[in-house]
Amino acid sequence: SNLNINDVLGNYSLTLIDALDTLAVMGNSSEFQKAVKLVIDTVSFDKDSTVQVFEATIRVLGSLLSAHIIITDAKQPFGDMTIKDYDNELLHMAHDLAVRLLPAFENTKTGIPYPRVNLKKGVPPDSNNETCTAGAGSLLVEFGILSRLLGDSTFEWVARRAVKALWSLRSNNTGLLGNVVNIQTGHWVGKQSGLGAGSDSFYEYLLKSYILFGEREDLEMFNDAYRSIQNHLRRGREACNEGEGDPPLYVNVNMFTGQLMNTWIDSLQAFFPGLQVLIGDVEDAICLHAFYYAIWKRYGALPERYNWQLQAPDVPFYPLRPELVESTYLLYQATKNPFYLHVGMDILQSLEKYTKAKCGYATLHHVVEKTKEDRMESFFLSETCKYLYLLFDEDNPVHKSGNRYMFTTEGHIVSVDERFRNSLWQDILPEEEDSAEKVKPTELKAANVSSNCNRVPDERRYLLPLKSNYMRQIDRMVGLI
Ligand code: DMJ
Repeated sequence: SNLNINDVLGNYSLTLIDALDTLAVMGNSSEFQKAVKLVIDTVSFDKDSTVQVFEATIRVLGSLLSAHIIITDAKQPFGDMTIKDYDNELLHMAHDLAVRLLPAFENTKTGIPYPRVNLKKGVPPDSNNETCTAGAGSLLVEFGILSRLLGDSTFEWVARRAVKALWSLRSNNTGLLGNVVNIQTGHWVGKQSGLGAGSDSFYEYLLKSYILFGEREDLEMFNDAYRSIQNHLRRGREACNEGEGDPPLYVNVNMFTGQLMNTWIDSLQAFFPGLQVLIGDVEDAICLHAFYYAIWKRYGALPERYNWQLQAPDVPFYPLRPELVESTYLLYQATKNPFYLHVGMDILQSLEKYTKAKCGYATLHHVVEKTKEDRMESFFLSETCKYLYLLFDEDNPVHKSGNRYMFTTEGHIVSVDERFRNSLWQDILPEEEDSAEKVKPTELKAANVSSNCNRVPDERRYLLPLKSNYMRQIDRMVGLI
């Protein structure tokens, strides 16, 4: 009966499912095999349970697909992850779940989905017509993979339609999107534009969809969005370490006017440096990451909201979120600067000190008082632990496989693979008819994508460590922290 808890937990063994590919990344084949069998034997989605479409997609659908891809890939590098007599059960489960989520995309005038569905009965009659941009517009990676594995365009089609509907509602003036929209009227209920809660993964999935599927329109949307973000959300001096003014910061503004809406940032926003690494804007990433690390150092955690004007937490809980670790890991891969190992060790020690509980790790109820809640979010195992492990595991197969793997927004690994470049359908959306618009995985590095962005350096790399020399810049940041 507790909506806040149930619509995430779903009563479908969420944590077990969300952790599957973490076991593979850690090379623990016996636990991976055991966990997969448990999921196959015990989990059912035929439940009278109302869940968030977004959470079910990124945590459950994404993990089932990731584990399925690992099991069925004869060349995967993680050791023996085969499941005896495997008959695509995880793919069937993913399909079953996605079909149960589909009612969210029906009876919506804009094509933007309802935020919640009941897995048995569809959209509840009293359903809310308002949803957040990230929740409705970050379904394309998982739905697209599912469609391409099944050869059924339905899932990708509804997810892509939602992205395009949201995109069409952006402000003509700033190019920004708000954070809450009415799915029937297309009216922006929440006009706040930022990089954190309600918006974060929308931007992330524009780029990641492009990386995975090679659809040029996704990259074009991402580039336009990135340019608007730089123009309207980024405050402070132009360069990270030089020049006049405050250190750069990405703030929350009114999507139509670009005017500051409040003086807080949220911990979800700490994912952004990782995304910047992915597009090669490493200098800016170093700077923003350092800002978040300075907050972490002060509290041994990140408060959910931090007021940068008062320099104090506005919302003081920390639910074991991964975003700072994720950016730390990606920045280490990009720079190989040992500073990021130091950051990772610091984070690890704080987690051990303040969040360890008898049966797991606990949400911090208050980052100053260090009180705990009886709650461990599933992303602690799927993301926080995975990124920490990978940060220190230099020889992990993920690192040795070049740009073969990409992380979903929930940290699930999916292979950047030729089979996801092939849609078996031609008619999914009219703009996609020109196959010349598709980019092969091997062409990614060469793709000229810098022209649409203001502050993005020419040298862009996707997924690969940049191995460049950012020593001086990082040293200066260390000095500041
Ligand atoms: C995760 O579920 C995903 O990373 C999502 O995109 C937003 N953040 C949470 C963890 O903080």
